[in-house]
Amino acid sequence: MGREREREGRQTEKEGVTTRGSGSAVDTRAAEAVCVCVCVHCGQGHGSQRGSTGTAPTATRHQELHDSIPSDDFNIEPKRWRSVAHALLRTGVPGGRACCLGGSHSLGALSLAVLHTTQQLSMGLGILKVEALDEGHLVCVKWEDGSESSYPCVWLRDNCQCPQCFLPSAGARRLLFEDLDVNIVLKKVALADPRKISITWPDEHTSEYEAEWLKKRCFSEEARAVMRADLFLPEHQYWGSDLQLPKMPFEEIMYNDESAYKWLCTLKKVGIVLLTGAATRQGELNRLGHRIGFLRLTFYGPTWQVQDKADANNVAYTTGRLCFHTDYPVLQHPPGVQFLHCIKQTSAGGESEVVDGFHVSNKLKKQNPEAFQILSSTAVDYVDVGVDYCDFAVHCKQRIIDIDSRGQVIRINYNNATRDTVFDIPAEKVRSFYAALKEFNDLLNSAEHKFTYKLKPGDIVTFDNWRVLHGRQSYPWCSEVTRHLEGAYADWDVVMSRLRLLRKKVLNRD
Ligand code: OGA
Ligand code: NM2
Ligand code: ZN
Ligand code: ZN
Repeated sequence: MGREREREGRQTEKEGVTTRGSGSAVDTRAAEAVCVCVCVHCGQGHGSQRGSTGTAPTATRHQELHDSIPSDDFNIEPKRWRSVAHALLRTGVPGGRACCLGGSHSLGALSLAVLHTTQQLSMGLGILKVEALDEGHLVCVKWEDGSESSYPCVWLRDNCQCPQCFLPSAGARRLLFEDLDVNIVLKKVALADPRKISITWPDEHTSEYEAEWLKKRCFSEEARAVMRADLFLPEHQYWGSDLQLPKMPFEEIMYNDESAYKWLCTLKKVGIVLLTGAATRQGELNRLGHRIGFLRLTFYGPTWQVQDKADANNVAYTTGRLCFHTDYPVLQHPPGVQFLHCIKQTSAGGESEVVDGFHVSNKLKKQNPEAFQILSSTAVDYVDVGVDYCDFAVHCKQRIIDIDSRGQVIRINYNNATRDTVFDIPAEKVRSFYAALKEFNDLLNSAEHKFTYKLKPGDIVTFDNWRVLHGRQSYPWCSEVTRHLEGAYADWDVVMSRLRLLRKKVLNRD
């Protein structure tokens, strides 16, 4: 929020490499205006950077944008899109224009974000009245549209935006918690103008709050749900063997912000996206890492080579079958996102398998609540000891199905290969644990749930390693390397950060 000098990976087109940007580096791409293109046929709009010639996006690119999003998931009523489009045009988004092209009515997660942008743009809601309630503990704002919002005074004082209490260059609070009176009541509240309220506190400190700022932070269930969805994109689209594997050209996401934004939205929502057409050499994942920010270093190195190795330090580095697993549950914070770049593929075997772990966990909960309960409460020991990037002796306890306080599945931590021989539970609980895991494992492997495909050289599969379990079929051993994938990890924090920054750029939001 509000960082003035963003540090971003800068793509230098000429060299085709990424250099780390310093605060003063000039990104010519970023300086280019963002235009909002509205399809008059489908009524859909999408942000788009102007090409170097300053022209509108071509019909082909618009069509590609339509085509490359899974068609049945992100549907939004065309009528609603039309009003979004109109609102965007009305509010004078720079470069706003219409372009003529047909297409299906699905623009993916962009749609939600655009809707939100529109909401923000049209948020010019004035305040009719402001009053103190609850003996000065609460401020009630009456909006022009008749709605009301209440703000607790302790929160208002805590979030005073004056330069003494807030450091805008860091977008962070200067006020120390020690200096906050958690029982504070206001002395006076007034409407400074229709777009600003002003509060005087008992010590004569004054605070001002903009209408738009307040509206966004409304405490109503609905407003909080909107903010939550906007920040974390929690919506999942479940799939089984019917998965329509989302595909996008690798180079396009590397150079086009709109495409990169779409890639990350789909990765978050569907859990898997195949990037195609990458060069068949090592190093492409490093480029991808720079595109999002940085990769996650682990004991297997910044990137790692999946191929048959003598004295393999991991079962992945053999020609054997890998049953469904998530990578690295032995780490306390397993990597959120995984990239596998196919450099060489064997002709026989080596097919990939994926399954939606959240979907299957929910099925298990319905089918056998007790098995779900066991897997979501039993701490399983994991171990990984060896040498690679450096020597390591990693131990960790994880629940195979990780749930949050509301019982929602948030992460699968399951790799049968690194599940420890040490099992720190009472002997009498062991059999029921195995029975529960058997049931889960069977569900993962059911024809209804798993999706099989085979990577081609130049493919990069990107997937949510907290949600999607993956596996591979075995392939014949050969004295020379017949199959080679380069792999890498990223953290969801880094990926979501890039997604938000791309969204801001593409949709020209503040
Ligand atoms: C891995 C892995 C898949 C493959 O290296 O962890 O799952 O297709 N590899 O080799
Ligand atoms: N590799 C592929 O949990 C794991 O051991 C996953 C990690 C070796 C980096 C495999
Ligand atoms: Zn202040
Ligand atoms: Zn793996």
